[in-house]
Amino acid sequence: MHRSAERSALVETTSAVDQAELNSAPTIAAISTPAGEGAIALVRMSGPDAIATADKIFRGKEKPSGFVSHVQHLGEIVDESGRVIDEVVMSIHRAPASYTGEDLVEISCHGGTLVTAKVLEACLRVGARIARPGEFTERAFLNDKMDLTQAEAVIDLIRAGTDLALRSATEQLEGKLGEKIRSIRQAIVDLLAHVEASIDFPEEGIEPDEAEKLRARLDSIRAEISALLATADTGRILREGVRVVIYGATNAGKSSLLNRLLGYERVIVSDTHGTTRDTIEETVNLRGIPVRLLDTAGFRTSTSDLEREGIARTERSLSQADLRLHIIDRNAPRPVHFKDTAANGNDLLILNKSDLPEHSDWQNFTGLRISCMTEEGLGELQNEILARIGKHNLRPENAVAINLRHRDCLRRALDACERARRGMAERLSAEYLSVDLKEALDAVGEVIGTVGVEQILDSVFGQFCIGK
Ligand SMILES: Nc1nc2c(ncn2[C@@H]2O[C@H](COP(=O)(O)OP(=O)(O)OP(=O)(O)O)[C@@H](O)[C@H]2O)c(=O)[nH]1
Ligand SMILES: [Mg+2]
Repeated sequence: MHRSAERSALVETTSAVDQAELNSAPTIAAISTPAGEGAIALVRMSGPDAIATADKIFRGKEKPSGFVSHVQHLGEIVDESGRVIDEVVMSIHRAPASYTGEDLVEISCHGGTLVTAKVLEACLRVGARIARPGEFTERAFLNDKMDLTQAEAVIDLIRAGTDLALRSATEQLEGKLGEKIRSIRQAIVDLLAHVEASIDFPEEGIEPDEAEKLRARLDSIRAEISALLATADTGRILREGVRVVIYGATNAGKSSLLNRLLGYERVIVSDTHGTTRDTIEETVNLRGIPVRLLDTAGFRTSTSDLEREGIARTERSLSQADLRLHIIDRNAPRPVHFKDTAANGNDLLILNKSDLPEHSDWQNFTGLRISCMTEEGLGELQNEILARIGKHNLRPENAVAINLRHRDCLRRALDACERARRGMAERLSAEYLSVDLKEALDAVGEVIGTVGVEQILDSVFGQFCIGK
């Protein structure tokens, strides 16, 4: 066998064995700070053996197993032959008062890539296994330290590009969304308990005025789910940014505007019509709000396939835009294809090149007059963009916003509630209602990661005074 092939076969078999072994080891370790140079890096270990593992690699005045929880200690990490790898600060966080809910060890070491890798290696050598992505947070969820929405917020928090996105993620991390979901869930559980009671005691049935009350409660649950579903757009905007599409006839100055708002020459600008052939996207931070700006291929009747494809892309972007900036060259006559879109709330008419004389075609048009050449009117344009975006209620106090996964669960819940509502109207028997409500309960529970409907029903029935 060829030497390198032999080696890779060997590596493959050993790593397969290692992998199986590693997966069963309950203590995990990882570098928690980003890769690269930095003053300090953090290596974390979590699991039942984390502290015992720390004992084996730490040299200081005291052994980690003797540390008071949450207090930092100076010491050294040593390799198997007792050689110092790095001088570090270590703290241990005893279960359950830690991020993961398990025994957790934090090692702050020097931030060089090699040093950090060696510290991690030391942890792995004495029994920890390398953590999968998100595994610390997964353990926090499994140990009831947070619900699923909070776990998701951790990811958003790490990725947040602006203040507002950050605050929204923080709110979610504090569990505001989880709180809402739990209250909806409780309302469904209560309703279900009543419905189930009439299954268990069919001779009592559902009295007409009782049925009216149940309907009202179901309606308020539906309203709450709908209200949460309505935040999906806000959620997307906070996480991904508002989509603002710049469009208009060729040569109007679309690319110039993108460059101006970005603050650097990102896109090629020229006086040739049809310079931009593809959509180009960049994110700008407009006073804390992430804005995804899209420059597009200009509209004109074109014979080239390439340009037609560009224009098709422009149209696709427009259909997905939160706000559309319609750019016009006020110095040029009105293009044949021009459509006045000013009445559309998502469209902003912008008359560019205000440094040049205005063509008489534009006299009767109200729109923002700007110049990408002199920057005149750009401040007003930014204000106007923010004002239009503001309609999406992007205030941090409203920052309970759902993501795509939540939306999927909540839609299913709403569908099930709607079926239950129709069932009530058709006076279907309680068994049918119960099936729909359970489905709604499961779907809502999926948002925060609680399942096990039966268990919850048991606890509710325990409190329910049925023999009255
Ligand atoms: N005088 C003046 N010229 C401008 C202004 N804005 C853009 N231009 C010029 O107008 C021409 C077209 O600008 P672009 O930004 O490439 O226009 P575009 O809309 O992206 O054009 P296409 O990509 O071809 O659709 C360039 O020569 C710019 O320098 C302005 O405010 N005043
Ligand atoms: Mg262009």
